[in-house]
Amino acid sequence: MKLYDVTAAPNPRRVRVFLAEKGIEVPTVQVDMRRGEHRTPEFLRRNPSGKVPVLELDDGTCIAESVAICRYFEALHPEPPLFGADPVSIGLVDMANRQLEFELLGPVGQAWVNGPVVARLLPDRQQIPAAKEQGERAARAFYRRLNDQLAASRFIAGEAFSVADITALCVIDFAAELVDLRPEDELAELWRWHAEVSSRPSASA
Ligand SMILES: N[C@@H](CCC(=O)N[C@@H](CS)C(=O)NCC(=O)O)C(=O)O
Repeated sequence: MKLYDVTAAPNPRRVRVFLAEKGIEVPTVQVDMRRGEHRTPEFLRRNPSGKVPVLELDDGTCIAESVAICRYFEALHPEPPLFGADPVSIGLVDMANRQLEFELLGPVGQAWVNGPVVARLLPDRQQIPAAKEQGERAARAFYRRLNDQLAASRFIAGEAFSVADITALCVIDFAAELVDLRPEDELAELWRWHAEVSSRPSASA
């Protein structure tokens, strides 16, 4: 089994943190995106989306999509449960995780692909400044919403650490470090949560 990975990218980090929380070690293969390794016919056979992460099993089966890979490992190693432990928490974790993907990761991605780093790396790609601003506004509004939610609970989806915390951590760190979208200092509950999840050993995976 091997995990196709890019160290600096947020989605592969979600899987690495998840594996660290489970205490599972999987060898990784670094994909060099600058050299277009994620667009080769060989890689597209593993994931037609041309994106990382991808988990390749020993029989050649390939599972792409961060959440799909995490669900595979949750099924193999149910403890500790990171997708919820009972019907209500399973629903709440999934709700939080999907909202994070659609309403935070999406806008952060929109700001990223229309921002200066991508403009430098991919000069032929059309930049849409209005899309960048729209993504930034949506991300900042979501930060405020998260801050309000975290005033009422220790973690994103309640009192137990879950895959939703992993998604939020990886997206916020990426946004802060590479997209110039650091949450405002005044969001005290968000930063209280961030300090706690960042101090878990898995955060450095
Ligand atoms: N929905 C996918 C998104 C994967 C994704 O966007 N990966 C990025 C790196 S974080 C990528 O491979 N981008 C390459 C590209 O879009 O060309 C997941 O959750 O794994």
